[in-house]
Amino acid sequence: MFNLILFGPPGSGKGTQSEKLIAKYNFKHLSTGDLLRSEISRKTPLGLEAKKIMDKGELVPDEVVIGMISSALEANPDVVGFLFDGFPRTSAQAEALDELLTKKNIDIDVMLALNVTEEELVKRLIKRGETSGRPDDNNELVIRTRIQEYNKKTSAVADHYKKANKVVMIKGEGSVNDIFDGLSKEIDSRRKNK
Ligand code: B4P
Repeated sequence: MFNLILFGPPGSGKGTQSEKLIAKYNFKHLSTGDLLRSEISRKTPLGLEAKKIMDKGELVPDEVVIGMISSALEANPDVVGFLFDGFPRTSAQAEALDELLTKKNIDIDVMLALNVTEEELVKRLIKRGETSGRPDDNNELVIRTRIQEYNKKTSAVADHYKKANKVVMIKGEGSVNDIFDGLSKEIDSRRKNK
């Protein structure tokens, strides 16, 4: 198995690159953003609660997303590997993921962290908001709140994996294909050495 975390601030290209990585490597994609949006569109109690928080640009409570990831891990026993996208987003989520993976006797192989300037993030998300219909992309104040949440609660998650020497920084600006090539190179070299 090969498990990776695609890490970066909102708008850094996690969703965009995940799609290409899954097509190439057949990883199981676990995006907490997508899982939450699916709850919202089905109007489940969890989705209705999450919507209020996501529309403000804040983070959904740890126990909710940890529960979703735990169920998704259980539901997918026979996969070539997991691609975690948008998770973990807090130190508590990182610790919970360690525990879940230890129980399964598997590990994170690498965290690939996309590096993008704040002005570029805001520009991309405003542009996506013109067509995505996502309420959290529609308002610059909400976009800035999401970036603040990232700086306050999420960026420290990289330190958790730096201690284990698992973080590789990837330039997240430029063409989608060039960024994809950078990510693929890192994955290929690690899979070869496993
Ligand atoms: P997410 O769904 O994870 O969304 P995101 O971080 O906003 O977007 P992503 O990073 O995937 O977007 P991408 O760069 O691909 O989270 C949404 C919300 O869900 C959070 O705010 C939070 O409330 C909640 N949530 C999710 N997970 C959580 C967790 N673990 N704990 C608590 N709460 C959680 O794309 C952005 C745009 O950039 C696109 O339009 C794309 O086309 C464009 N783009 C991509 N690459 C580009 C490039 N190279 N050049 C130019 N544009 C590019």
